Amino acid sequence: MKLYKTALGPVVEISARFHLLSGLDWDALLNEDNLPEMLQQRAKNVLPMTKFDEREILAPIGRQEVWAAGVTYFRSRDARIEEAKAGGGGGDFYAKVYEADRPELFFKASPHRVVGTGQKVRIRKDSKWNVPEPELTLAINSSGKIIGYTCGNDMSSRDIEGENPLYLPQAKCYDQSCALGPCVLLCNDPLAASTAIHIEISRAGKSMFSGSTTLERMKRKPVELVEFLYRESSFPQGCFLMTGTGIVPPNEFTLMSGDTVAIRIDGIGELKNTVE
Ligand code: DO4
Ligand code: MG
Repeated sequence: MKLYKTALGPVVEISARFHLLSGLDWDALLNEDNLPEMLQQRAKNVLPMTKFDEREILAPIGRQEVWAAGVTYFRSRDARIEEAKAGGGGGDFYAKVYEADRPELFFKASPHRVVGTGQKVRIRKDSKWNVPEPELTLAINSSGKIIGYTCGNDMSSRDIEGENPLYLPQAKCYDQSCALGPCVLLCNDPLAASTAIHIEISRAGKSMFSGSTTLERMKRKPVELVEFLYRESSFPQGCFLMTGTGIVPPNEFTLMSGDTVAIRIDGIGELKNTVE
């Protein structure tokens, strides 16, 4: 079952049929006990549509914070060490955090910095080396339960982070630096380890980079990341947690204005954004 936030209201997709559920508050929905059952019941009273206008889709976020985990894949560990070297520093911290019990968790975005599919992401004007990071993103309720999954793009300025890891918040958190969508796949169980994450970056209709990975390559389990995140912090509206990237374009690649980034995760769908 998939839940879309749209300009008309929440839309639930059940067996390839779409039901518009007007009059429901998004934040209340994400924190509803037994959400799939409740949606199933509500959908019975609404005539289904076989499709709806994708331009109506909004980012599936209300008042939740977005957090992110880092260096959860070996590829990311290596890429950080390389960018730290390019910035004149050492990459020790990245190798250490990859092995440590405590994961890297950082604040990624408040809701107003998040865009949905079809909207524009941004690269910073004061950065010369920018990449998208395709990440499985967890939708978590206020009790710390993972209620579903969406696709995330953790837009990142590699030169700013590489210059000094203390610049991480500036490399990661700025307007339109985070894309989420297209929907929340509601699912009580963990996703299969074989679940694949794909990315394709296109420029003027030509593919510039594509890559894929699977959840099997992720060093940490989603529940482990959530347990650390919720240890000393409460999230009255729930939150989104990006689980880190396992795909990094080659070092000579940087995003440019007009590029399109398409991120697809098995079972969830495609998050597509153009760079402003
Ligand atoms: O350590 C910096 C950020 C790492 C990150 O965003 C990732 O691994 O996805
Ligand atoms: Mg990331």
